[in-house]
Amino acid sequence: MVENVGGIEALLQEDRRFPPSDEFRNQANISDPNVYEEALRDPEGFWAKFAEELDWIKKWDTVLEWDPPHAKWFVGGKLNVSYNCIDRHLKSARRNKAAIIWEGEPGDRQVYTYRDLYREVCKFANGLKSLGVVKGDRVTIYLPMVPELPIAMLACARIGAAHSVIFGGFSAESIRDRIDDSQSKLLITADGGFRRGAIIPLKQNADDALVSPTPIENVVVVRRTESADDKMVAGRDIWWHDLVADQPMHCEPEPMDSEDMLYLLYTSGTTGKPKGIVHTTAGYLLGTYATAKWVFDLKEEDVYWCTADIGWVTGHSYIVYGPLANGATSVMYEGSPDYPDRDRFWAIVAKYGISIVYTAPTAIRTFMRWGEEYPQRHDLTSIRLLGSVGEPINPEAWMWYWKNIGLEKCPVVDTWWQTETGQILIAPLPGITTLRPGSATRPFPGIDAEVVDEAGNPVGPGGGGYLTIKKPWPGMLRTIYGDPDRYVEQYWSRYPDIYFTADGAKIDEDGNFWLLGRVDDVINVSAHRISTMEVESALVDNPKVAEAACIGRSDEIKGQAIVGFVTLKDNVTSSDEVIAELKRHVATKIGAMARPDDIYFTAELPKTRSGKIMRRLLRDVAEGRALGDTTTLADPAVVEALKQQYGDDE
Ligand code: 7RM
Repeated sequence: MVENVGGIEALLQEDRRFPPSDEFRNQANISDPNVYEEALRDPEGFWAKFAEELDWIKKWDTVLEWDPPHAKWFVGGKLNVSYNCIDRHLKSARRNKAAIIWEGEPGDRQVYTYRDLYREVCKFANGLKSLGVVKGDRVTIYLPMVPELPIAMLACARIGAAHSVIFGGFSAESIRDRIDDSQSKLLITADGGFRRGAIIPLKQNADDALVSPTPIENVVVVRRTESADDKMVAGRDIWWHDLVADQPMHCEPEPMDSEDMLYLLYTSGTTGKPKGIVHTTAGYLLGTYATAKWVFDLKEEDVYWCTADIGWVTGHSYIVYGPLANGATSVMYEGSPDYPDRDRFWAIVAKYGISIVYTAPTAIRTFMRWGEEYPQRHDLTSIRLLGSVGEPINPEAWMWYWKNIGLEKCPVVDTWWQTETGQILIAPLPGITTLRPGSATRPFPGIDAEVVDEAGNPVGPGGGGYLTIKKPWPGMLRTIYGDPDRYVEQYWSRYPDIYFTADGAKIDEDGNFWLLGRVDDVINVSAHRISTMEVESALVDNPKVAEAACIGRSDEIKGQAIVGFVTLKDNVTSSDEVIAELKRHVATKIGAMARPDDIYFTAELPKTRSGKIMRRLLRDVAEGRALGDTTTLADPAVVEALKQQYGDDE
């Protein structure tokens, strides 16, 4: 069953249409609607033509080898991603253009031209080599949003080491699991990062993660907050500034095969164990390059700002690789949107004359709640295009964004994709597509998406079902690191040789896609992917807990909120203190973003006679709805009791 996560009633009534203005269409990077048909007729030809725009050390022999479910793109080709994102821009006036404009939360600021980026990436790449990192190694990066983060990623790409970036909000234990899984020999971190005026103790978390045994031999530490000067471990830790001080400022880019691993990025799935998503070199670079160019209509003069954290895939693809491959100016901001005041984002837009903003619906809904006065304090007329990503955007938020940030003149591109897809797969082309508030509109040219029912039959206009992708695409994941069977199982087994997204969707009469949210046990909290199983394991890890089940409850701001249903051990009594302790426990085990919003106590969990927890009924309770079908329950009294206690006060 496809759940109604996004609020389908609102979507069904949504009939506003926003065709591109002549002004926008006339300047757009792509405005010929025939591109869709041409690309679908010959997807490989379409991608190959785009690939000519990249810089190759050796051209490919074969565009695609498809041995379902394993794809190889641009087979036989050789190239280097860091060369494509930096060196090739140095041959023109772009060498002096800002590649990265960075602003720290305290208000400090740094600008790296493409030439600056070249120098810093080369120096750090040489530093990595001096520490014994070689092609094929994995390097874990646990950094706040500082320029050293993209520099470290590009330096890894330059020497052929795969990076594994861990979002700065993750706990020591999460870092440890990811390091063990990837067998990284080097960790790059910082003493701390600034968030809402406070310091996030990254070095402390890293140290806690590195209790032996660990594959990590060295730790490179960026000095950001001056909060760990006394915590450097002799023989293991080295300051970033010391490492690069005497390094040569040139470093030959390693020629990489198209299918060599570029990076690994862990994401939550339906089990308690995060999956290391593997992305490779040529296809991923092309996928992010092409979509950034067409969906964001990136131009030489743009100042582009994606507000995501680089610790998530959105930052990888659309702060670092896609924009830099296009030679664009990419803005990075370290901190919180309400520091020192709720107008910080709009102050940044005005300050740098930002022309493209890419953010998440949860942020937009937060801005809505804060009110229009904050954007109105600043001159936002430099903006010409807006983007949305991470979760379904409700039409109300879309309209607010369009009106108050876009000043009723900018296209809003709602972009659907996943860590696994690497690149945007469903989104408008702003010079062609008629926008519909709440819809990601159409698959990108060359992408063959379909909404199907349980049996795999296309549902047709108006019907709801599962979103699937029928043909391979360049930026797709290649496998799950160290677990090739899970790759096949997870994505390619529900429908043979067709990619299963685990998202529900609907197609309308015009062929627009309306995304409805996850259909598996992944919940989307403020556009962050969290597995209910991970939170459940963290809860039962607490000695007071006998059993736990988690669900995502619809939340006006966050999209979904985490609710944990907990059965305590016999000798433990429920109390507010226990609730606080359990929430804290989850935050320590996984990270603050996984902290449950509510903990409900229950003597028993509602289960089927075969012992399966019925999460659907827990969702009914948490959302204050009448209970759905309870006939398969072993003991209907359990859920009735829960409903009495928690069901109606929401
Ligand atoms: C890019 C990213 C992926 C999940 C995906 C969806 C949801 C993302 C949209 C969306 C509706 C969108 N990667 N999702 N974008 N749902 N409309 N435009 O978010 O791996 O972290 O999450 O996010 O459920 O499966 S992710």
